[in-house]
Amino acid sequence: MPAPGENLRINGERLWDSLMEMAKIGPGVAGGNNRQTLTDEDAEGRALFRKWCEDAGCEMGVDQIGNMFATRPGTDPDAAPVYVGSHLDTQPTGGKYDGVLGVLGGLEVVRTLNDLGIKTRHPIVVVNWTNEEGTRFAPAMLASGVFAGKHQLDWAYDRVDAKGLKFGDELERIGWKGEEKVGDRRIHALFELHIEQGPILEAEGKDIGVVTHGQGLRWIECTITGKDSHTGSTPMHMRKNAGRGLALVTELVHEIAMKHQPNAVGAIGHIDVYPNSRNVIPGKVVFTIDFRSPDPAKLHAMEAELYERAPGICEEIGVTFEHTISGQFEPPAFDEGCVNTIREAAERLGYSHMDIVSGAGHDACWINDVAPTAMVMCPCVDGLSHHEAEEISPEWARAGTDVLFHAVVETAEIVE
Ligand code: HGY
Ligand code: MN
Ligand code: MN
Repeated sequence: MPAPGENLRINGERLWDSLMEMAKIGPGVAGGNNRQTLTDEDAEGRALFRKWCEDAGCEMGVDQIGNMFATRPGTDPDAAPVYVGSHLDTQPTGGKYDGVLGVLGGLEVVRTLNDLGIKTRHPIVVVNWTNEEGTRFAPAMLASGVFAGKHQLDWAYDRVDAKGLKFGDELERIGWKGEEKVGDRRIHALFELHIEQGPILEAEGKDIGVVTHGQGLRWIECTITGKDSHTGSTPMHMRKNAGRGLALVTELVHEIAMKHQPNAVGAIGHIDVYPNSRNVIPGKVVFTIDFRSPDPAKLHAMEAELYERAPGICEEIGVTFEHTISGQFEPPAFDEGCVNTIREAAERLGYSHMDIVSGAGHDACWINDVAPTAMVMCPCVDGLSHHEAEEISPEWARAGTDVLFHAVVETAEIVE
């Protein structure tokens, strides 16, 4: 397929304006965003995205789990579309670019094609995947996971948030539960643009990350049970302190991850303490361990060591340890053809680039199991993400979206 001319570039100012416009919806308290999935803010962001897509001549489809698909027709209606996009939902203390750059970068591809009057043989579909973050409703990448056949729709509908609200009810409440069967779409190829969410590209002075692989992930939800009792009058030798169990397992998770260096990470980000009262010894603690590695053997070894050691550590202090898996996927290797298309586009456009493994999980990791998929990354300042101070430069946004444009348009085949 002929590659687009190197002079073809997106409109960086328009892209940046759209990013700043979307960032006004669900503002955080420190300059970032709190636009969690299936909240009123998410609904507002979806409505704005739908308006922009329809203004760009796209037809919007919505499936039964709220995934949004904006289609720009191709000249061959029988050709499977090229998909491009990411997610609009954010962490509670999220940044303005995580996910959003990939969705609005996809929209910018369409807007630029319209400006240039370019037709493609394959249709192009800009996608917003529901609940990529998994922060309000675990697991992460929930809707792209249902699309790829990893989770059942009803199981997803039954996921509950910290207030006991159900995913399916909240999707209905915000009015974004579509009719279309989830997964009922042919994908010729999918490209996702995302900020790196790590420090490598900035440190190496590279504009573009050509993502060859991703990390595998285990979200292990643990429950440590002791006995709540008075913090003042219960003698130390009689205590069954679940809070101590949490402290010991937190240190164990860190020790296990350090033991498997390089390319292994582990931490606990979600913790619920019961009854969470200043003068009651915690009787129960529920928390989620996040283990990741691009090496399947390391990922499995970290998981096995936790199960082997945590129960005994807890037993020694008189509390019990139980666990369930609340999210998991194996390390993905992206499609070589799509990865080469991205690398060649960066080269053609004169952007510095390097191959990279994604530290974070993305919807592309699931779609990679059902269609040829690859990712483009741009740097972010100090590698900071999942933080309101997340920042990128307009130049990085433009470079990443130029490469995305070339990869998508080349794969969708320009029709002269
Ligand atoms: O958890 C992740 O890696 C993604 O940012 N949701
Ligand atoms: Mn993301
Ligand atoms: Mn994220």
